[in-house]
Amino acid sequence: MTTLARKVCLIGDYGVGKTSLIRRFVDRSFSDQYLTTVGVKISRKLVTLKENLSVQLIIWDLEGSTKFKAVSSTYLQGAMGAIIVADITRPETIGHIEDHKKLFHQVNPQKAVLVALNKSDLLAEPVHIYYDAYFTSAKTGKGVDELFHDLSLKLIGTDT
Ligand code: G3D
Ligand code: MG
Repeated sequence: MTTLARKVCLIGDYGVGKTSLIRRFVDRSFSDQYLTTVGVKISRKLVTLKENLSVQLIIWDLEGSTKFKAVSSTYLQGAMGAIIVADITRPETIGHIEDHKKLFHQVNPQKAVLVALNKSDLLAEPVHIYYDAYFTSAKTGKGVDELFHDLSLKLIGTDT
């Protein structure tokens, strides 16, 4: 049995649902109560990819915005992958995806990045977005396991 530990970061504008996605994935819960993250919160979750191969995800969640470089480089250092989160109901958060991606790649060149368009439960109609993205809902759980599972697959690289 092989277990690989991998640090990953959730990045995105304020209020897009980063903390909620982690809670849904790790704790199987969702809260409408305000979930302020104080500083940095680190959660762990074991993802089994095959009978004999698991990834221990070490998931970093940051309070506030990752726009501030001083905070972000420590936060991002050593991450093997990131999930960039945007709120599908707020186009400006989608507009910032590329900035977040660039910042992450400045610290961790070439590491895996997946994009989550969250709050998809609030969409009345399907939308077309040019991103290769996961439509997620931390509220209903839709797309959440798939997102973290696919990220885990990308993180194992050539170690296996
Ligand atoms: P952040 O960590 O990115 O800052 P949070 O975002 O996880 O704190 O979520 C911000 C708000 O969006 C919260 O509501 C939370 O309940 C809500 N939210 C997060 N994900 C979803 C989702 O998938 N669907 C819906 N409908 N709401 C979501 P409040 O009301 O506390 O601001
Ligand atoms: Mg948060």
